[in-house]
Amino acid sequence: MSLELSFDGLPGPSHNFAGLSPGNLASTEHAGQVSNPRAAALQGLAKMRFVHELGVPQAVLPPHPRPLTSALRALGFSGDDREVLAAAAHHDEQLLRLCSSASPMWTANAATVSPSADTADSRVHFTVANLTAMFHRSLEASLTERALRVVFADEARFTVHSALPGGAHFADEGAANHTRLVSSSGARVELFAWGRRALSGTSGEPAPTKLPARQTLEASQAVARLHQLGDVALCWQQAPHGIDAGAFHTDVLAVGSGSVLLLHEAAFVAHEALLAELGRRLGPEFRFHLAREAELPVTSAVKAYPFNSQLVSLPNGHAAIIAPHEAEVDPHASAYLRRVVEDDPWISQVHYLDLNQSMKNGGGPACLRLRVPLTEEEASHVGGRVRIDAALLSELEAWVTRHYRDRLTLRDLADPAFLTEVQTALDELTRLLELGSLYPFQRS
Ligand code: SUG
Repeated sequence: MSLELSFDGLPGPSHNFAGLSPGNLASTEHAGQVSNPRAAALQGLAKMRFVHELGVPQAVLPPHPRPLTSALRALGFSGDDREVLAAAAHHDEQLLRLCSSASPMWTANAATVSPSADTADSRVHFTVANLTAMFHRSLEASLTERALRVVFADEARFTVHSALPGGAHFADEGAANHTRLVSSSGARVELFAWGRRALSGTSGEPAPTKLPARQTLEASQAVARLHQLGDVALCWQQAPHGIDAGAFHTDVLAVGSGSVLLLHEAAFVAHEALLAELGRRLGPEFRFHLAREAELPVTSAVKAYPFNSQLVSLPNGHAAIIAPHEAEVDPHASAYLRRVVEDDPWISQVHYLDLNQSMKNGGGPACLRLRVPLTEEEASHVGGRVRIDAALLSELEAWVTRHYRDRLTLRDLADPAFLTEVQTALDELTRLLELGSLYPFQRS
């Protein structure tokens, strides 16, 4: 038996709105607003609770410590933590913000995952995403790797690859650009979407003209090679006009699971050819629900995130869509999702959740989770106490309520008392999740 374990990233105590991601329209729009880290974390936990109570396997990954004083030190600020924070705040406030984001909550960008059924050595493969397209996100890879190596330590079953070598050439955004489809006959496709070629100008393909494309084709190809996917991998270009409309990751305009794909016509170039190729590989079971511009304007799709939904398999054999509340109130987005539920024999329900704190930074339900397809046997070898159950949920909710502020401004990031608060909270969390001394500050 196989299952999909969703690893949600828990929003960290430093959750804030700093406008760090050009091309992500929500991040730009909400820059400078006062954030509520406690609400962000409780909303994230409420989603985990909801999914768990549907009978769907759920797990959690911990926040990263921020402000990241080691990064500031590497950039030339010296002294103890207090002095480093004060110097950074004085000389370059933006740099302090870049080193303080709670962005590791969006675990769809933590890694790309291929199940053992797809890989030549029959192990589950993980490649940590280097996230080099955005500086604040590039700071995540080393701790993400450490966490994955603790949780997926069993080398007979799991293999964790370090992030691809850095720089713009192999810019990799992880599973947010990756969709696995499978039919009951066992036909499989791992669809890797990419936004640009590192060697631009060599191919004549159209490219976005206004907003940045993050993932390179070369990175997608390298991940497919590392995962030993052979013919299971299919690389396809994101539509440049979709990126220019604000679809900085593929999961802003498409989501797939089993043998069904929901997509907007601005998600991929030559989408008719892509759909034909998927049909050829997956057979007659393959279904798609294509939203055309007239039905669902791309502006609505980018603002309301109907495609940034989770498509989860329910114990009764059907599937549910977990969508953000923003998609419920947008008439085009909610009408589209209603149509999908009416038309698709597998998808039986849609649920809307309030994830407003994450959404204001461009992170919907799908951004907040890393999908890890496992056999039951592999699932029993996951390390740490990260699998969600009712007891862990209550402990995490109490932990958040004890430690998180309900109001955080960009100025608070420079306060050394805030850093101490974060470290105290995270130290306690590693004990709760049985993750050992995960964080560098616990070892110094
Ligand atoms: O990388 N936002 C994240 C959102 C990631 C969404 N993930 C997926 N689509 N899978 C990003 O742009 C904004 C942080 C700020 O502006 O403070 C941010 O990093």
